[in-house]
Amino acid sequence: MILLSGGTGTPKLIQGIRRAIPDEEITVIVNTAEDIMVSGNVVSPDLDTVLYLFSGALDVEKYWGIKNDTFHTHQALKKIGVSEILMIGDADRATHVFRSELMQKGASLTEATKQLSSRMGIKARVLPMCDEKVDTMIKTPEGLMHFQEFWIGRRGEPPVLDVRLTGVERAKPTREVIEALNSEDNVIIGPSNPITSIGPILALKGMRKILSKKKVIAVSPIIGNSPVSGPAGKLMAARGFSISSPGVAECYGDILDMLVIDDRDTVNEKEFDIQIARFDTIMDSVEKSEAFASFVIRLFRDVG
Ligand code: GDP
Ligand code: FO1
Repeated sequence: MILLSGGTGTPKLIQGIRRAIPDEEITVIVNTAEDIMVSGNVVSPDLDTVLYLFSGALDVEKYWGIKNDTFHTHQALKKIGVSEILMIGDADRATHVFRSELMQKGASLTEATKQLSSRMGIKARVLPMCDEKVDTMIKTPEGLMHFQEFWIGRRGEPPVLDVRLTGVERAKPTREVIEALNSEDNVIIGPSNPITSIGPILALKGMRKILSKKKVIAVSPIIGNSPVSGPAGKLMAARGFSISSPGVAECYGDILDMLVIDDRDTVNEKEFDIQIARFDTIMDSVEKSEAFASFVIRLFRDVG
């Protein structure tokens, strides 16, 4: 099974998928367009969340960072006047230091991730979407700012005029991503932000064409007219999509075979031109993630 993932909604689904499918049979293609340098190190929030989920280290209260981490280095930096845009935990920083050291010596992000996975004892394949640098930039009335500056630095408050992916025109799915997709028919687009998490993966050269030949089931991160969490609504509106499950279907376009929407969502199925399935998609416990994951896996039998 292949999943396309950001750093919150899809990892919750992966938690359930792991109960139904062995880790060895799971591949996750992860967004890297929110990556940012912090204090000289490459921080890859979505990749790290997925790695920590598989290694068992993830702080599942926040869905980022390592559980019970300390912040001594972050505080020490603050004391000497260095204000980091992200609060980096000490153990989390070890991951970034290791990654950055390898990359400075010439390793690609894919190679560095493979090494991290192996050292963390991870059996699933965790693949960055690409090795080129792509940055999600938010256009606001104050100018263009990095996604993390908008979301963490400015608490998502500035009006959003547009969302741009700088560097994407040079970016392509890695050989590992293409090989994984060549060897598997079923792809789940988890309930992730369609603009900032899945959008960058779909924007890679040739990606939509590859996916159009697969059975693709997506889960909507929107219920009614609101995202379950995070800035998806504001960003979808800025890109001209309605903040709704039909808006999510429109974002993904013709690569989709089926969209799973929440059974609380009162939207009429006539508003979609693809197959719709309904379930309780709120994964606020491991049991609910497991029940939902089993449902999604079974849906592949119904995809023509
Ligand atoms: P990010 O990288 O932290 O933005 O994480 P993702 O893009 O992977 O996930 C964020 C999206 O997940 C948001 O748009 C939420 O609406 C959605 N989300 C989070 N938890 C759930 C859930 O339990 N169910 C559903 N359906 N969506 C969720
Ligand atoms: N999110 C926050 O809201 N505040 C933080 O201080 C913060 C630090 C952080 C450190 C490492 C990491 O991997 C993620 C971190 N996040 C933090 C989450 C992250 O900024 C966003 O949730 C994602 O990039 C959105 O996908």
